[in-house]
Amino acid sequence: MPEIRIKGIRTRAVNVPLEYPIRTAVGVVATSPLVLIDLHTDAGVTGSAYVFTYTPLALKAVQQMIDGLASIVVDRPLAPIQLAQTLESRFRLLGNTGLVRMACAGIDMAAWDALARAHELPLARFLGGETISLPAYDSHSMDDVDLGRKRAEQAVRAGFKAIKTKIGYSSLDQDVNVLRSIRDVVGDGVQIMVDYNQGLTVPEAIRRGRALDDEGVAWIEEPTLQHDYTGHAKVRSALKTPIQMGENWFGPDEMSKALSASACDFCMPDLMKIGGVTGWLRASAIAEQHGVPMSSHIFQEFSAHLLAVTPTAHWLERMDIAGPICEPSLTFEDGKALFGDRPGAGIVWREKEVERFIV
Ligand code: SMN
Ligand code: MG
Repeated sequence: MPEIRIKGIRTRAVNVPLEYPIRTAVGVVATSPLVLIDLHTDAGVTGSAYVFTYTPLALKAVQQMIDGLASIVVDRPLAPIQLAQTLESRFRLLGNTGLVRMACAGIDMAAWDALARAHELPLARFLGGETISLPAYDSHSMDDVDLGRKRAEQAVRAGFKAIKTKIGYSSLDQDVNVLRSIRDVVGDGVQIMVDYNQGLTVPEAIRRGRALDDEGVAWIEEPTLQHDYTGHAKVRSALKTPIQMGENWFGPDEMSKALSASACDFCMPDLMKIGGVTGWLRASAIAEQHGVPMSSHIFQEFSAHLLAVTPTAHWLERMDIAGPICEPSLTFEDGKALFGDRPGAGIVWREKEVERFIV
């Protein structure tokens, strides 16, 4: 196959409705602000990906950053590893973190998608893995009792064997009450993970975690500030329940520091913040070295393919932040996620819907 070159990048900023607002202990994500990326090549193949900016306030800035990166990557070979190194060195002075890392990750995802499509292979198979089914959990929010029970019932009816709920209510009693009301719905055969979204101080995380230790929780996620690795390690050593974190690591280096500080029992890098497909592959090697089970964080389409080539693959998070504007690329059956045999990561825009939500 002759060398393929990048010919252009199109970005579109959209603000998409969510199935349910993502309510967390530290704020609500009411809509899904996404920058859609289409990376065109001289082989007539286009790679597609999106980045999620959490707040519409960051949407245009990330889009402009990606548009700016086009001037660096257009007319270069479609070689994601090389591109990542070029962008890494280009941003050594500014710092390859925050919106810069997000924008570079978006280019990386689209480039890997284009390369896999050019070889007419699903991304997982292009990376040397197999098309497998992955254990998936249905990810909910701080829904309180009524909606929490309703979503739990829906998830169990859809075949999920695990769900995540967000807690960090004003009192520990409320945390336990919501958890027990969900347990009452799902029974003992379904795993329940909880997510504090960095909402507690270390002493409060230990206090609440000790109460949760008797509730059969599968993991306690981000109990304290995400950059406080020592704090997470203190919470972890005080509790029986496994500690989960990673969605806020910007790049494999932060992951390496967290695992070296024994901050968590499990990890869940975010595909965008960790640095796209290239960042994920490096992260999966770090997880393997530390023997740490590795789950995904949103970005379910790409993450399904990447978990298929992750040595310590754990859970896929099902939280569909791009549902209205993407043709479904995963099916969920009996608590498993299955990606089909579409080339690349399987992202296909629903163009009429995209037009509706353009910002
Ligand atoms: C989460 C928070 C904010 C946006 C998406 C997802 C959450 C998770 O921490 O783990 O799903
Ligand atoms: Mg989380």
